[in-house]
Amino acid sequence: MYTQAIDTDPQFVATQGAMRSVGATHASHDRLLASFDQRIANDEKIEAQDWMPAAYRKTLLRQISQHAHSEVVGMLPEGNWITRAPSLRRKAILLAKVQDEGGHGLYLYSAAETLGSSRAEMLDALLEGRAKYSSIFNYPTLTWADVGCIGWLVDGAAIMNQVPLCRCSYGPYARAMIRICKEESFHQRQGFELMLALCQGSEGQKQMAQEAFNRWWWPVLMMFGPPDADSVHSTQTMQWGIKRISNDDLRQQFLDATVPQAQLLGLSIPDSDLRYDDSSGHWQCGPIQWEEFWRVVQGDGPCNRERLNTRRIAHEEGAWVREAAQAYALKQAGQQAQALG
Ligand code: FAQ
Repeated sequence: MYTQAIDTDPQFVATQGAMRSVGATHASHDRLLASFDQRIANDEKIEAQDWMPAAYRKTLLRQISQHAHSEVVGMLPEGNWITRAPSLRRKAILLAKVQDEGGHGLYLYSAAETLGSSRAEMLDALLEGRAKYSSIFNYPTLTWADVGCIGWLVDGAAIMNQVPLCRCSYGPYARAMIRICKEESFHQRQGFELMLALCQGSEGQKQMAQEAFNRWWWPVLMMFGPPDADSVHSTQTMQWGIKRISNDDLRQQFLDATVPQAQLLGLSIPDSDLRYDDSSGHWQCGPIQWEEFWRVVQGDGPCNRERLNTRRIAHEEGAWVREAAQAYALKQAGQQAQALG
């Protein structure tokens, strides 16, 4: 959809039998790389038609497609509650929110397409289990309070991570993130408001809120990714201005913002080691169970199989919609060509 000529890497051109000599190719590659590095240093945006190192393109494609898959798979845990929302108002809000997440997936697939991968290729990678999506969406939504926790905590964590991505060096991703962040803030507030209603409700509702909070607290802290020391991509992506804030620093920002919100709701945080450190002015959490995180990332979380199966079925059942849309587009193009003579 964003069809633009992509300047191919000179090394690739050389291997394709281009007319340039290898020496000239190296010299021009070095010039292109120096100019790219300078633009990154100047904090300029890199656009789809600009030359970029193959590794920059590859890591962007990896991150943006994973992000798109997360939005689309992320529709499932809350989607599970659309038919059971407790009031018409809550149902309307939830429908709009889940639809927003689908829209975010579409902006992000479009941004990834500008890097030269087709949507079909990206979807195949997801459905065949070759692509990642956020660990958090492999946890179940057992009660209505889980829907509140997703809005409050998962969207809250997503905003913390995504606001810095609005300044990402790659223009199409940065612009998609600006739009997405506006919607995520609304999502976070509706989740908090839902939790507030439960926490001010009956004993049973308060208990439901606490139990859901206990389920989501640790997985949400894991959502920011592995500790900086184990984050294989951070150093390079931060040098390239893709990622602006490290996994641990974002996790800390989230902790500092969320602990007072939990206190305001009257929820107790399921971490006996949690304490406020006066000297640093930050909340400190107990040890995170990283074995659980890696198990979920590697496909063995509570709902990994169910999520992928649901996506596969939806993809198969949606085949007729894609075919109809393509047939319609072809028909329109034919009519336009005829009208132009
Ligand atoms: N889950 O070297 P790093 C949302 C993988 S959207 C699964 O630190 P990086 C909206 C990572 O891919 C949520 N895998 O990686 C919503 C890498 O493996 P690879 C999604 C994870 O890229 C709300 C390996 O571990 N947000 O919630 C996770 O520098 C409510 C090493 O890690 C985004 O995608 C994880 N949590 O940092 C929707 C934001 N963490 O690729 C519905 C954009 C790490 O080498 C309802 N992405 N891994 O095979 C990012 O900011 C980054 O990619 C990170 C990971 C921070 C996720």
